[in-house]
Amino acid sequence: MFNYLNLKLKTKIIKPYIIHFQTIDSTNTYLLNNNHLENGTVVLADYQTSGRGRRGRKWESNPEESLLFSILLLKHPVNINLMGFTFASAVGVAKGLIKVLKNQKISLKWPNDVLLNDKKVCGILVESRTTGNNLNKVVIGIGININQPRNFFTGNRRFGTSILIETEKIHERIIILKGVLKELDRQLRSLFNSGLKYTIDEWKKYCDHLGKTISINDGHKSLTGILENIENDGAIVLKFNNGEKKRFISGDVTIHKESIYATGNRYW
Ligand code: BT5
Repeated sequence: MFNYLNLKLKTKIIKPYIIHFQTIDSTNTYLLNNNHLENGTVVLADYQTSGRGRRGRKWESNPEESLLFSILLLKHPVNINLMGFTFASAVGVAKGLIKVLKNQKISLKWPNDVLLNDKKVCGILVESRTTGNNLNKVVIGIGININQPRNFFTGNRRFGTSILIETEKIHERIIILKGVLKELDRQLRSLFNSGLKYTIDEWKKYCDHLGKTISINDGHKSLTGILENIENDGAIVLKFNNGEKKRFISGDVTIHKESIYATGNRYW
């Protein structure tokens, strides 16, 4: 069972009335499986029993400790790929969080992470249903860690953090949601009106591993090189020691710590 929350948003794409579940399997699954919902519908859950990440992985949270929501998009230009929605969403979350969190470092990690003080605070999962060659239903799923305590981030969640941990304060989830939805609406409109290249340029402003050493695991093996560029379709180009270059359209990136903090031989 769900109720409607009126967030009184003045957004243009995102609907101000959002569907709120206490418990659901996954907000992405709900929007993918339910037809007859309006463009811009947002589904929010306090808890997901089967929260999903990429490649069959899980997105986890205890009840009422995080923001777990998905946005339904039915109307969008046909030339935008799924990466475009991921980038626009990452920029939207980053800008929304920056407004709430003063003096904290927010950065973006390719392809779908928002980092708070270099740790994962948000994951994004964009999925679609297609007919023919057209993406006709796009679902943007976003999980933001808000009030999880330190002991939540163990095992495969050890690279994560929450806003509580970094700011040492409990936060009102709805206030953060409103700020983030406002920015998401703005970034989606920019993506639709100004195109993917504009969105990627915005994304790059928050990416601090361009030109740095990273490893990428493409599901088969891990390769290490310099992140040379993010191309206009969202793919990354890695340059290896032997001068060769390779393009990746998906994968899991590890940023080499020393490459973020090092300036020549100086570390801080
Ligand atoms: C993601 O996948 O980061 C996408 C997460 C999207 C979650 C939202 S919540 C609302 C909507 N409904 C859904 O069902 N999903 C979306 P990926 O890059 O594959 O990262 C998943 C990995 O992150 C896991 O395998 C864990 O290692 C780690 N992880 C799981 N839960 C985490 C958490 N709360 N914080 C940090 N890391 C986590």
